[in-house]
Amino acid sequence: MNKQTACLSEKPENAVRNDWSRTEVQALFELPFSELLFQAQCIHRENFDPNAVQVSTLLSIKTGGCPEDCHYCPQSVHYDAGLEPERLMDVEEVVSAAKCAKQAGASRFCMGAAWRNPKGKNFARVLEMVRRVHDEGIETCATLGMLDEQQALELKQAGLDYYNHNLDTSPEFYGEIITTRTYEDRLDTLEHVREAGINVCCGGIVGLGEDRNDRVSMLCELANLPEHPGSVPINRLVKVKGTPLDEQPEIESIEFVRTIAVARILMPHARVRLSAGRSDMSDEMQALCFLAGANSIFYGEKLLTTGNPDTARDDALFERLGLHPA
Ligand code: SAM
Ligand code: DTB
Ligand code: SF4
Repeated sequence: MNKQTACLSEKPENAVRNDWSRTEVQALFELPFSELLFQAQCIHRENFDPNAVQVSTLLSIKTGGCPEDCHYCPQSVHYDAGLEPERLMDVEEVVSAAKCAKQAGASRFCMGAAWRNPKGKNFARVLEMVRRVHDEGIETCATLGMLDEQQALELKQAGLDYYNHNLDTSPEFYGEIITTRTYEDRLDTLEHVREAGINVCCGGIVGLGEDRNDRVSMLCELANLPEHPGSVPINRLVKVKGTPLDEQPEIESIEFVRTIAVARILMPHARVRLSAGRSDMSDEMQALCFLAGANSIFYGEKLLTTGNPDTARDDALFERLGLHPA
């Protein structure tokens, strides 16, 4: 077999690593597209059923009014995206949404709150939601902002399976996107989650105006965490009117697929989620992302505040591509 056709996974140096250099990751990005996809596909097949896609459903349990200034986010109080802020939902409403998600075929239910960090009675209510959703026999995930050690332990005790907290972008570009919370703050929360024994869901957003070096750097940061995240959401920016990034030029599609493929190669056991941004993607584009190693999606008509493909379209896509829920 020549160098072009040998599966990377046959090479002994292809073990799980947490010491990727920027130069190595850059070199992966620069591979000819077919070569990159081939390598990603080999690694994907070695670790997963290539036709199985994990399905998560999102619910915004507390919408809008967030004090953080993430430039992409319609839920920040700093921008007017025309969103009506809502208080924390009742436990029963959340449980019934989780039941529906399970019935529709989701294996994980993710509860998102527009907070800098959870506090007091609201946090107690979220713990109750986690306990009750856990009892329904669906995996639980939450994304509530920054957590301290104690909060992470309490969420674990309540039955939380995953906590989503993204790095969002590279450390170098980060200051252009968020000023109210540091990169270090994010790493601290991830440490608390990991130490509590909760699976980490951590990824980022592509198309914020970052360059390829930033994408290299973000994926390096993710892959060099003490343990690879169990789930890695790769979001394509959803441009929302009223946010500072609403006129950001679209990330080029092939570059987006390359980002997915490199994530797959660097983090061979992670579920790489083709996350926000699917509504504007063709079936062909999504097929390329699955070929590049994406094996998880959000399923359901809404993400948190913006649209997602409707379930009929996703059912048809799975059928068309011969995919099945993991
Ligand atoms: N407030 C919590 C936090 O930020 O930690 C949890 C919810 S927040 C909406 C979760 C993630 O959604 C963000 O870290 C970001 O990666 C993603 N996100 C938010 N708005 C987005 C947008 N317009 N396009 C793509 N991804 C977005
Ligand atoms: C993640 O990485 N993407 C999801 C989830 N984690 C919480 C959120 C996407 C939000 C897209 C914009 C919105 O709907 O408000
Ligand atoms: Fe708040 Fe999360 Fe939106 Fe940032 S991404 S403004 S922390 S809801």
